[in-house]
Amino acid sequence: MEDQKMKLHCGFIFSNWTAMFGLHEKSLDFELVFVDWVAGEARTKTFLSNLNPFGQVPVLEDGDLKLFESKAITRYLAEQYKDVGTDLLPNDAKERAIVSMWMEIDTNQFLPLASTLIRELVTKPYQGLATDFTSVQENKEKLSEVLNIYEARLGESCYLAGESFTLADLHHLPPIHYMLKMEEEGVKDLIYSRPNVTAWVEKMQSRPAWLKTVVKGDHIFELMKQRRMPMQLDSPCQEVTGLAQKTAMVTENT
Ligand SMILES: N[C@@H](CCC(=O)N[C@@H](CS)C(=O)NCC(=O)O)C(=O)O
Repeated sequence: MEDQKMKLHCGFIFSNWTAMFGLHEKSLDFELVFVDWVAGEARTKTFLSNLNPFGQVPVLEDGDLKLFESKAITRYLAEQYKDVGTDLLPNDAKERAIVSMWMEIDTNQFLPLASTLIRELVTKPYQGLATDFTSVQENKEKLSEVLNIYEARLGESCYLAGESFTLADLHHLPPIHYMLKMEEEGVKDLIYSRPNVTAWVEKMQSRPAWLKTVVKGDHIFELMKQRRMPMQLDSPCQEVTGLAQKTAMVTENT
């Protein structure tokens, strides 16, 4: 029996980019299914019962496996497809423990601050909601302290967990990419005022898998801007993803 192509149900915020980046690092072929969650497409009965009861993207379908949470997706790809593409998790238990530690640092120290900035400065304006600038200021200050620790660490090794690019690095680039698009004073400087952090980010940005991710991610962002339609509360996933098929075709070989 012919293997079914993997499907990534995907929106525009950074966690979707994380999943796409993982798929490209592993050189895996996949179909991109665009989900306009702002228009309610991740809240249809079909989506909630078939894909993710929490109504969020990304969701990966690989055969009979349906997986949500972007970091569970990248970890699965790293383990299940260990021998293809970039090796994202070391075999040695101690080395892998350091990768896990930096993944936890991302989840507990870096991401809560970076994602608040993204929510306040990107998502809320996109949804027509007001930005809370007090929260922006507080989060910038706290993130600056966290990034001082990154700056010191990246003075000791090229990547967070040592000399090779791993899942720990991969998870950071999508939110950083969003931060670097922000016009708000001082946000880009959180990265660019730190030479070691800047060198790390630039190395990751030049990876072929990231360049492919950016092409797809930017295309999805354009679709989100063009396609504002009323909520369809119970439309089957396939019906609302016609445009995604085109997206996949346009970007498939890039
Ligand atoms: N922790 C999740 C976050 C996913 C997430 O926040 N997805 C958003 C943006 S693309 C979403 O689907 N939001 C819809 C909602 O929360 O209603 C992950 O890493 O996958």
